[in-house]
Amino acid sequence: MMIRGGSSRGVYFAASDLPADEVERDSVLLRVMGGPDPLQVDGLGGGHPLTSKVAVLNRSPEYGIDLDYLFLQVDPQAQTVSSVQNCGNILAGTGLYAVEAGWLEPTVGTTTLRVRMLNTGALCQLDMLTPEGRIQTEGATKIDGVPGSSAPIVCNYLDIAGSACGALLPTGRVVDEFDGVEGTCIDNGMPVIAMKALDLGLSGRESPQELDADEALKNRLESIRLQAGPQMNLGDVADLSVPKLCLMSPPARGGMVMTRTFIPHVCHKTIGVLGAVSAASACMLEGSAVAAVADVPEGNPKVMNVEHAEGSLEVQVSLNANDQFTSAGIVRTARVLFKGEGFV
Ligand code: NQM
Repeated sequence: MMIRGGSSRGVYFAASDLPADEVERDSVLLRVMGGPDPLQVDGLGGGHPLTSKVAVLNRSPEYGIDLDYLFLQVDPQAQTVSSVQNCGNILAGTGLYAVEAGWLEPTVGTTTLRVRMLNTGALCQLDMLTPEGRIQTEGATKIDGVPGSSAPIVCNYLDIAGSACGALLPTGRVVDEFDGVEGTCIDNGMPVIAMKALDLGLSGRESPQELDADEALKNRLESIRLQAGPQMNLGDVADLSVPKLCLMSPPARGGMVMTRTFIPHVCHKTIGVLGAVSAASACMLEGSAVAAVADVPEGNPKVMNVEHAEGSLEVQVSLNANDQFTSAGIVRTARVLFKGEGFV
């Protein structure tokens, strides 16, 4: 099925329909998405990392888990397939797949399912509105980066700190310095290097198009990323889509902080879900590289409004008594676009 999950679009497969051998699977996926052409004109990808995403799903054999979800990022430029990162946007569409595929019987009211993210082993609980025992598609929930409105899908991420890097602060420090720029290397669901836009000579309000056109900036960011990757326990990240780089500045619309995020070689039009959770979490850490530009709300759980180029994304983060992150919640929408057969 092709499904819009949050502000991204992906092709969702049953694991049993793909080759079991990973090398063979990846070459099939590159072709299905339209490789080796970066525009992906001969395939289902959209020529941009946000529309070149794949979900591989199966009914989980584990008790208490409904779905196993493997996320694969197909990089249209580099023509690589990577399982290193999660994707919270594509995850929002997995419940629709399960219902459409007949794997899950919706309950009357709200259907809840637990999804295991195979990339990291972390869990997410999805709540979908199913008032008459059928998926509700229409609704008033709007998300930035997607036209119109539809029914909300509530995503509750559980225990995601250190999910890809092994620790919330994988370098063991709250602040590191790369090429004279301070950064907080953090993984609260997504490996991110959080930096002040000002430290890179930017206001932080530039448009993603302007930032994408700035080759000198992109070279600086890549140098920082290649140094940070091994220190974040990710090894050589030259061919990986993580860590992401989040450039932060004071909020402009009454939110907590303004962001521009490189994912990692192009600037996100908005911000990724787990990327926003990690970026927001960096703002909450005392003495972090970005704490000074953020306006962190009081209380627990904290509802944090992360601003981006097209609006904002609200993340709810819960902390335990030791100020450790325990879960994060977010509201998304998703829509099944079509189902059918992909020709290789
Ligand atoms: O951070 C883009 C997206 C994402 C990932 C990226 C995402 C997340 O917007 O959980 O959703 O950062 O590569 O789909």
